[in-house]
Amino acid sequence: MKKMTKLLAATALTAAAATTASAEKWDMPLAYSGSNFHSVTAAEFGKCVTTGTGGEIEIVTHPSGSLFKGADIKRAVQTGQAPIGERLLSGHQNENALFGFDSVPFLATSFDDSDKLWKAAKAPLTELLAEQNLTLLYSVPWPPQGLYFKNEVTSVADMKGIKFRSYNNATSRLAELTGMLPVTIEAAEISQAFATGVADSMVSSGSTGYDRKVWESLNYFYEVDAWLPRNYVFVNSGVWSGVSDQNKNVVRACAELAEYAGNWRSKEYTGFTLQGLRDGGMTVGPASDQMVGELKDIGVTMTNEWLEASGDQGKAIVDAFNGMQ
Ligand code: PCA
Repeated sequence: MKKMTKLLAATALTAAAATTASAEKWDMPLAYSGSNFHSVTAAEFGKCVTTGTGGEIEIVTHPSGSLFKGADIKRAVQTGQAPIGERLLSGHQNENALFGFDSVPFLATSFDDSDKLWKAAKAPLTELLAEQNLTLLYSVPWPPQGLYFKNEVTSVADMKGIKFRSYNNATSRLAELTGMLPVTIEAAEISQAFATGVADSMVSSGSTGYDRKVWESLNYFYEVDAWLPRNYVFVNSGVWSGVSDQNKNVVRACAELAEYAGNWRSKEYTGFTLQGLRDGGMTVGPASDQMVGELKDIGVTMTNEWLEASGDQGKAIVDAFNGMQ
């Protein structure tokens, strides 16, 4: 019996030592609130990896920009301060225009088209990220982007002088071209920005308006379906190269599942969150024909500007996307 106990104790010790030697904790910064569907998907992805690797890689998510603020997440992962993270892809448009492929107004305005555009863009984007020490794991689109205002707006002329919350270069440019005044604010901070009058409008999904309860300050949501920007999950390439082949397979499989679940959630949340805005007291509906026509003209200008800034690579993405129509 004594022998048995000893043996068991020894086995337990060896097992503990083995786990300690190879167990890694990956802190995963997220920019958006814990209840947001991207964050829920990332938490599930983390659990999948933790379970699938038998705890050898334990992923712990940190939503709401609590570990690193949205704008700092990419750098944190590039430099190894965090092994893995999630960020809005087009948030890096100021570094390289190519990152803004998904925020070209009226290029891809449905989930199906967003999927096609991603198929066209994935290879060059994966390469661009690899050059920056980042390995792409998965990407999920936000629901279609519409316009939020405090007061009723029926034309671009009505927008003149309104303070506008932007989240990337394209949204700031949209504000400039509509005569609004852009101020860049992370989604985690918009409730306060609207409550204090720092901004009175934004372009975003129903999902973000719902997450941040913007009906407390804003009254109108116009379903413009201007584009579907993407979040992506990425790992530091040095960290990735140290992962065993077996665990890489687990992470890749969990990433594929997360991408599928995230896409599904994004679609489901489109209707659900727009109803949530209505229930909160907002007027939700399509924009006037005049406003749509004027925004489409601005879209043409922005498409040309993006094609110029992104050069041959940008053109190749758009051509490949058009070829799938
Ligand atoms: N929500 C994010 C990006 C796009 C979206 O729908 C935001 O507003 O910051």
